[in-house]
Amino acid sequence: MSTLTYSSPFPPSFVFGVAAAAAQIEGAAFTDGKGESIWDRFCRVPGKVAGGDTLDVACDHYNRFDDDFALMASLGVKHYRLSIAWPRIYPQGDGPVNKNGINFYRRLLASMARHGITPWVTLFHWDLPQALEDRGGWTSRVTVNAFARYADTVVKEFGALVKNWITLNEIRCFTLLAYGLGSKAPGRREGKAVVNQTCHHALLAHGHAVRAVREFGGPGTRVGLTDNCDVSVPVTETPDDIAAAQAWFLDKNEHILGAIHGGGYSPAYLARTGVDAPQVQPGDFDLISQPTDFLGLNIYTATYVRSGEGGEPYEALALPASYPRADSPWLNLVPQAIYWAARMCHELYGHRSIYVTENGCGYDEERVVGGEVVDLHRRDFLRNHLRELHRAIADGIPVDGYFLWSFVDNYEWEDGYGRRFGIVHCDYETLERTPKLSARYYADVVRTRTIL
Ligand code: PNW
Repeated sequence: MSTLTYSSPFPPSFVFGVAAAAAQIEGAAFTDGKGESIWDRFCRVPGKVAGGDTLDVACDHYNRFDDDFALMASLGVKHYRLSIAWPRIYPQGDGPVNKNGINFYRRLLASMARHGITPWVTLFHWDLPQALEDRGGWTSRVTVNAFARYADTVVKEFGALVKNWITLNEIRCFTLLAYGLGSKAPGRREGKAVVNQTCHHALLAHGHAVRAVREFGGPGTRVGLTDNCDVSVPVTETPDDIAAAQAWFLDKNEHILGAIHGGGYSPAYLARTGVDAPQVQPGDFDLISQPTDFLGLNIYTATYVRSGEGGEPYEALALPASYPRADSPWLNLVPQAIYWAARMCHELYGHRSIYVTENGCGYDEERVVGGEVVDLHRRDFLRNHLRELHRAIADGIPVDGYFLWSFVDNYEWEDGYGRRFGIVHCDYETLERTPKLSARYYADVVRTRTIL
């Protein structure tokens, strides 16, 4: 059990960081040999992205990373979760390597080191090379094999500088939302069998990334998946509702966390998917179910669950229209999500090292007035979530770090630039950065290791 009490500071080893992703901040979408990504294509399809916003310039982090890291360091933030853009390294996905892309990330990682910031690198945060989409994208094993080669290259090139690797970001979002619902690139609306297959291929890619890190990462290197599991919060913290929330959690996460930890798809999942179950080849789960060093969780919201009636294992509550939410319509404000997600992953799958790799909130109206952005709503969001995180640690749940999403306002995928998640404001006309009130708050938390 942890020796932390409910009033102690966060442990000295606890990692406080910020997170972002290449496509959302870098810009320079066609610079120095970078290939087209599926988002570069998708954002140009009329009606797909709010305001027709493209990723061409974004926050121009490609040219401003030195200043951005200086600002990060000035806030006392010493850990940064970033991603590498696959189409910068392999413009065609699996053809010749682009030396300019390698050199860019070398310069970027060197700048982080100069500023005393530790990198946590995600290999894939949704920007699939369009050339691979043209060959089937995540519906095809061509993409899995290309990803394996890309992961090998990246870990070999940057392994000396990067000790913490994240394989993939949020499998659900780049499979179900991208190939099923069509809201994310490439915007396809396929049936269940195809979507389940994309998810299986993503699991294989995760396995390849773990393999690549083990093979080429060198001593002391750690690797894990970042998942946005569906999170249940028991309506009351009584044994019956907790058991119901656990049963719901296992059901909703059986195709990703369940499959990885179970060494295969469960009989219940196979029965439920029937003819739409993914095609599995011999050896797939040897890759998929390799042990990892940590689990990354992106926490935004949750579903309230209570014990069911009439023999039902659980009942999920529909939220009233008046329930508090951020401007992202899916982002109901449930701070306990962070506590229960960590607790479930520890208790149900035996995870011994958990990092919250994203947590944050998106709002539309955040203006600089008199040199300030007074985002009290985000300050309170952070405080409420950090309290629940602290409670988890005090209860002995092994949460080792927290990455706030996001450092600077950025391209919020299909919602474009209008939806802001940053603790630093970005003026998209001038590209000027202005730390918001929440940045000063987070800096104080990081400095004092207490929730102020
Ligand atoms: C995550 N949902 O996306 C991504 O990792 C980030 O790139 C993104 O900017 C951030 O969260 C904020 O949206 C999500 O519908 C997108 O539940 C959608 C959902 C969850 C996470």
